[in-house]
Amino acid sequence: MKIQKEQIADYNQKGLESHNESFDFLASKLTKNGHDVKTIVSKLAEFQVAIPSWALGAGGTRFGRFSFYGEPSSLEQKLDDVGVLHSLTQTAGAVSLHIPWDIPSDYAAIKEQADALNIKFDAVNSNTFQDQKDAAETYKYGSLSNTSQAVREQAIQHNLDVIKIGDKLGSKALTVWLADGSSFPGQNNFQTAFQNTQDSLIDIYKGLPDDWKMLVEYKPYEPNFYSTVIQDWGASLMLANGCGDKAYTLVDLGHHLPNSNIEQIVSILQLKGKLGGFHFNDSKYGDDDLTVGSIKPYALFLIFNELVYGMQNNPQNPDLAWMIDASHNIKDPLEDLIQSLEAIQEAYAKALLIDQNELRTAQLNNDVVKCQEILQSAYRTDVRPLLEKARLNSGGVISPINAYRALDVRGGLIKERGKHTVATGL
Ligand SMILES: [Mn+2]
Repeated sequence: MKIQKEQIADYNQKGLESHNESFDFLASKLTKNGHDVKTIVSKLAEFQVAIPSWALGAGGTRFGRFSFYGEPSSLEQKLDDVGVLHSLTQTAGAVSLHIPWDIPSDYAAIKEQADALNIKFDAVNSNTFQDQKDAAETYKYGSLSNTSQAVREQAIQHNLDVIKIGDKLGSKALTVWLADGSSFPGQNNFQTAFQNTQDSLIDIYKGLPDDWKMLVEYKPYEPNFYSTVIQDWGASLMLANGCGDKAYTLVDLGHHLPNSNIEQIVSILQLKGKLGGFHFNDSKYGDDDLTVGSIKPYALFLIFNELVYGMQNNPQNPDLAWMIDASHNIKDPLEDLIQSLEAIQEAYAKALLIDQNELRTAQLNNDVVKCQEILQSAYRTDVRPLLEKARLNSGGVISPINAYRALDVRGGLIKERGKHTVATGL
């Protein structure tokens, strides 16, 4: 299913007057306060977030999974779904594939399809957290950290294969997330597990093309509930440093214990030039896979404040790989992703409204109240008209969620694919 330009133009016609009114009001207010509205709008339009292939179907828990009708059941259909998101939002210009589920059977055809939809291939993700059919070794007791050399070699080879697949598609990064750890005290020797992981990562790193990055993701717990080998940003940073210049830490919002100061983590990693990528989601308790910005929008804004600062002040840190990483169980996955993209853009726009010079002066004067006022005044601004303008300028719709419903995208997908398709790669 493709959304035609005429459909978008027709849809926008109805909301244009109201958009112009609210945009003009906000733009004149911001301009009076010294903001360069044009630059902010163009920065928003440039900001692209990769969609993970596993977020396009309904997620599940170990208690069950409720399928959502019309889910994509092939890589081609997944790309089509990202195409729908991108044509509405103009923010989803990349896809992140999960191997082994998303191996193309015809690389040229897949690249052609992605080009036509204006979608790039972002980081590719390996999977050593579950066993594949016919695999010689099992990951039940870990993969890159396993006590068995044969298991480690299988996991290393899988990652090298994933790099080859990504390379054929134009991808430039490998994301490694490990479920390795232990569920009971005494089960693992911490030092051996960590050293095995380091050695395995170095073997993978050796297979990385020169212009690639390796992104090392961390997570404190789950699926193991006593220890995780790469449990925090410190462990990830040590492993990345142990590999070399092309290895970086990847921060996933949901992969922290409650109340962790994620904005501080992000900030320090940028200072050290070691923040490679970012996974957006939200959570109340743990890795809850909730819609970005649905629980802690202010924390997201504070993170963006640091990211914006880092993008402006830390040339030693490379451009970041931005990706949504959430896949939960009851919303239409595409509507969920639209809401997430909107929340990301909103937090980014608000962070762009922070006067960094004014903040710096207030910090130097130890004017604590002023510092807070600067942040909160940016946060309290309703920036949605700026997002609408950025989308309109790029050929997207004023309100993606309303357009998605008005155009009955899900109905169209069900008609095309049938009801009982199941997305793979979850
Ligand atoms: Mn993640």
